[in-house]
This record gives sequence, structure tokens and C-alpha cells, in this order.
Amino acid sequence: MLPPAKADMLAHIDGGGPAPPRRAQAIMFLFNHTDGPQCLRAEVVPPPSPTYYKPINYTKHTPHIHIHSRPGSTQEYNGVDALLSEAFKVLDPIVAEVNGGYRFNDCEDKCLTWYDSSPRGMVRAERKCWFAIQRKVEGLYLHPLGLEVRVRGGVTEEDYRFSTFNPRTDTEPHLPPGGRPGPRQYEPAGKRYDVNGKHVSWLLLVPGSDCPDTATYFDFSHLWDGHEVQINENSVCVFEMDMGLPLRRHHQHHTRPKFAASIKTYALVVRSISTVYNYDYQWDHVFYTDGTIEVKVQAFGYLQTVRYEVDPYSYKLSPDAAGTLHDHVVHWKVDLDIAGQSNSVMRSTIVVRTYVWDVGMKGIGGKRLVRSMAETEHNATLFINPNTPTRMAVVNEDALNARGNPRGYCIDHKTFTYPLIPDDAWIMETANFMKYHVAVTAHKDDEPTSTTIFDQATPKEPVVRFEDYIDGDSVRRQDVVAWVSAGTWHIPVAEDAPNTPSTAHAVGFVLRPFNYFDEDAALHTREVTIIRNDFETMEAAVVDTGMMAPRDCVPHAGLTAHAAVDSFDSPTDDYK
Ligand SMILES: [Cu+2]
Repeated sequence: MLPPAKADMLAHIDGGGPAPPRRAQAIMFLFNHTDGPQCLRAEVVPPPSPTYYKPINYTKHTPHIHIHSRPGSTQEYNGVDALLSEAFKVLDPIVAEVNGGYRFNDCEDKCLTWYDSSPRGMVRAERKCWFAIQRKVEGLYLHPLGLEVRVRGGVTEEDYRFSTFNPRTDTEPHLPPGGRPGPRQYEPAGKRYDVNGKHVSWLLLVPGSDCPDTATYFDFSHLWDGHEVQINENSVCVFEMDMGLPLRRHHQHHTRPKFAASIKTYALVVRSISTVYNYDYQWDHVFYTDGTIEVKVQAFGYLQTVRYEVDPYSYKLSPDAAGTLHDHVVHWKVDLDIAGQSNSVMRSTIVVRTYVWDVGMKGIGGKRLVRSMAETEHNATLFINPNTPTRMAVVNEDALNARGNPRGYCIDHKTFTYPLIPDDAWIMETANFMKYHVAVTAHKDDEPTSTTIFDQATPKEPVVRFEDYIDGDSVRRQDVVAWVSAGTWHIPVAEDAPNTPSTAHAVGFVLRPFNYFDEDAALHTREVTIIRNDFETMEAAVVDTGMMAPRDCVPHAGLTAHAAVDSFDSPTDDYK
């Protein structure tokens, strides 16, 4: 799909105009093009049975993409396999001798295999790449052979168990009493969101392990590395979730009027998981009832390891393998339209001012806010610095909330990293987005993405350098786009085998209402529980908020509203 121009889309969604025609994009690998071999991005017209194409040229992208920038394909992998097979006719006897009989050719149950790596070159006319040789066992990513093969004594079959998911049986299992199953989520009165085609609506103010049992699944289709449409079934899921903590709460118990109030945190989650060779990335978009949108990616899967050599580079996490130090940095394009498209970038920085009366008194000074609007793309960037805490928000200066402040949404990082490598390192030619925790640019349909699929093949000569988008356009009362990078440093340890734990490897940010509403938007749901104490009778009562009572099938375990009422103090009111 080639998305329509933003103006055409808004004319349809907001203006009631005709739906923009569906557009299709094809990426063609033209080995014998008259202008030289190349990858050509083109709009193919008319869908669904196109008869001609129009090349797509983005202003800041290089117009000619070399054929060597194409991603790998099954056909090419078959070629690599054949080449390696040829090479191992010589290598197999040596390798088998030092690796317990594992060989590439004629191997039966002790086979070697290889996996792909990136980049496939450095510059555009280059295509050469390392392929790591592994033992072909479950969890092969933890079984590097290493380029310099060392004899370190035999490796027995049992030693391969560490890289599998098989439950360990040689120690006492950690079982709950009676082997009881864990808590399950259920929807006592059915689903509260509607799915209509690709449009999901939730609240409107009126099977499995990847996603909860109650989720709704969508398929994803693509046309890559083949001539038939490939359908990835159930690859995106939508579900509503009880986050298990209050969104807001207070219990006023020691003064009149006594009350307890709490808003439940329900969230609608849109989730997809992509497995890229050894790693699995879970992409979550979490929508909360107070208008907050959480965006996060969690990493799971097998580490790409190297042969363990010496200490300073890594920790050892298997008999042979070292977990290599690496970063996970993700870049998002966030197109916020706050009360229309005329938006600005507002910075709120906390500064400490020392007052006259603080001198000589070890005063802590007073915290103040310094607010400013960015004029151009050059000063609409955010580099997170704990010494100058700053919230950056996209706001509409001409749309004020009831308190007189510009309505906006701020970008709140959950995690962030710094590149650590020098600015002129080769990877920074394509990954320079890592430097900017936020960069806001004027919206252009001509600037669709910050990298392209070709750039991992030619990192020194990428099709697009993200920094070129930051070229001085005005971002004051403009349609703007926020580019957000969030990452984490991964220091692999023993517990990363066999699999990287998701609990520590989440990266992301939160889009939070920043004076966008006049008050907490969650109060406009009915998910509020309020228990008030009547002054005269001193009886506690649950206020009816109009929500349907839980169905009978709800187990009466945990703290129900009735249990909360019982927990109220006795009628004796000690406080005046
Ligand atoms: Cu990692």
C-alpha cells in the first residue's frame, strides 16, 4: 500500500470528501535497466491490476538505489548455501574433528548451518557479508562456531539443553500448591470494543499466550520474496486489558467527609509480534481511558552470540558463547494533529532559582518553569539531559483549554540511550536518528520514513539521511511531525540463555495529554468506584456510576466493592 497524501486523507476523514483512491507501491529489482541495475520504488497504476508505473522520488532520498541495496531473498540464500557447501568440502574434515563431528555436508544428525547478518556491504556498489556458522540445534543462535575454532574438549549432547525451552527436570520444580493454574483474564459481559474492517472503536465514551484468550486477531499480507500474496495469519491482535492497578485513587479516611474513590485502569492494546531471525519484537500500542497512548517494543528471542574469548567484551552465557553488547534503538514517526493542523512545539524546562533569602541558609531554591516555543526545525529537537529536565509537547497555540493553556500532547520517554559511538562512525550515516530523542519537522508527504529497507545493505551510503529532514523549516503554527527515538543498552548475562527476558528489554515512550483536556478525561468513563460515608447514619455506600453490575460468573475472590465497604472504619469518628 502507498498511503494517500495527508491532505487528501483529512479531506475525507474530517471534511466528508471522497475517499482517496487506493494506491499501490511496488519495489522492483531491475538488473538490466538502461540507467544501470537498480531497485526502483514505483506507484503502480491502476490497482488492483496495474498496467503502468510511475517512479516515486522523495526529495531527500537518493534517486538511484543500487541493486546491491536489495534485501536478501530465498533465491539468493540458496546461492549462498551452495557456495558454503562448496567451501565446506574442504573445511568439513577439520571442523568436524574439533566440533564433535558437526559438519556442513553429509551431516545426518550433526549438522552445521549458517545465518544471515547485516550490513551486506558498506556502500552502494558493494555486496559482501559475513555469514556466521552455527550448530544446527534448537536455539542455534547460542551455538556459534567462531571463525577461529579452538579445541576446548568435547561437548556432549546434554550440553545443548541450555538453549532449549524444555522444562528442566533435574531440579525440584517450582509449582504452585496443587499445581493450580495462574489467573486468567475474562470479559464478564462480552467485548466492549467494535471491529469494523480495519477500524476499531472502543468506549466512544458511552486464544493463547502472545495475546490473551479474549483477543481479536487480524491477518497481515505481503508480497515479498515470491510471486504470490503471503498471508501471515493472526499477526495483529486487539484486546482490552485490566492493567491491574488504579489509574487514579484516593482514600480519605481520617477527616470528613470520608470517602474512597478509584478509577480502574483498562487499556485497549493493539499488538503485533515480528520475528526477525533470532529475535522477536513485540510492538504494542496501548490506549488508556485518560487519553494517554503508550508505545512500546519488547525484545524476546535468542541472542546473536559469538565465540567466547576474553572477559572485557561480554559475559559468558553458555559453554562456548558470549552475549555481545548491543543497543536496541527504535525510531517512530508520530504525526500528531492537536485540534487541527496548525501546531507548534512547546518546551517546558524545570530550572532552579536561588532566592535572596536562600543565601547562606542552605536553601534549596525554588523550581520554576521556563516555557518556550520552537521557531524552526533546528531548535525543535530534544536531547534528554537529566540536569535540564524538559517536557516537549506538540501544542495548538490558538486552541486553549478551560484553564487558558494551549492544548497539547507531550512526549514522555520510558527509556532512552545515547549513541556512545563517535559522530563520524559509519553507522551514524544511516542511524543518525539515534542522536535525537525527539526531532520535530514540518509535515511533508515527501518525507515518509527516516530510513529505508535498503539502508541496512549500504549503511555508509544510505538512501536517506534522517538529519537532512532537519533543514530549517518553520515549525510554528505548522502541520508538524515528531520523530521519536527510544532505546536501551543490552548487557547480556546468564539469564539471557536460552531467551532474552522481556521484563528488562522494553523500549518506548508515552504520549500524554498536556493540558489537552480541561480535566482528567477518565472521569468521563463510568469506570469509577466511589464509596461515601453518610454523615447522619455513618453508613458507607457505593455510589452508582451506571455501570452494569458484574455477572454472577465473577469469582468472589479479591477485594470486591463490598469488601471495600466492610473495610471502612467503625462509625466512631475520631476526627473533627
Ligand atoms: Cu538485546
